[in-house]
Amino acid sequence: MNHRIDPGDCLGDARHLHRALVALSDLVADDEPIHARVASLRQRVEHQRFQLAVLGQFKRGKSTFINALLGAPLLPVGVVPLTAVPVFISWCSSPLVRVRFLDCRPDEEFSTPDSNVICNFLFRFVSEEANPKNQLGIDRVELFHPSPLLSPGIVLIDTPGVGSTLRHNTDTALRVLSECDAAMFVISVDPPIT
Ligand SMILES: Nc1nc2c(ncn2[C@@H]2O[C@H](COP(=O)(O)OP(=O)(O)OP(=O)(O)O)[C@@H](O)[C@H]2O)c(=O)[nH]1
Ligand SMILES: [Mg+2]
Repeated sequence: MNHRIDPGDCLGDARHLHRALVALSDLVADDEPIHARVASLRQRVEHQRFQLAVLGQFKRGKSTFINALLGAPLLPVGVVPLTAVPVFISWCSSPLVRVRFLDCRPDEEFSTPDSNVICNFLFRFVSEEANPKNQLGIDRVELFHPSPLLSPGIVLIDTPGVGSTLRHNTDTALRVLSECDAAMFVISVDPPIT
């Protein structure tokens, strides 16, 4: 049998989903955390974004894996627990980094075509070494990159490792889960999944 996806059907489905999410938003308006999750899901549906988190225990090669997918050494990697702030990576025609703070400070932006310079800039904000216990008060970092992998609306999320003595890194990774549409686990061959 020949199955063809009719783009008109997809648009129709998106409209139904959008209407359902608007109705759900009204229903859960009094429940702040759930309302925020529905609002975030609505935004992803409206902007056709699919958020794929890369998760795993500390030092399993999560950031290295994402660099390999993007084909550039953008994310800092290292032998001690490194990623301390989630990095949301999405498509843009030219590279850009945007740092978003937990309080009302304005976003900090940086742009250069040089991947190594981006990596050094990211290190100042996302690494446990340069930003211990997230003393800079960063909510997230957004990295925009012209990788074809990201162009259909896929947003990769590099998360801090879980299970190290740095409990706050585990907490930060777990907080990202509510924004994930799917997750990819990076594990080592030994020990097996924990
Ligand atoms: N042998 C080997 N080493 C790897 C591999 N992937 C990553 N590494 C090394 O493992 C170390 C940790 O890599 P990261 O990418 O920083 O690991 P991570 O999971 O992002 O670490 P955290 O952000 O601290 O949780 C680095 O020194 C990498 O060079 C791999 O497939 N094989
Ligand atoms: Mg990392």
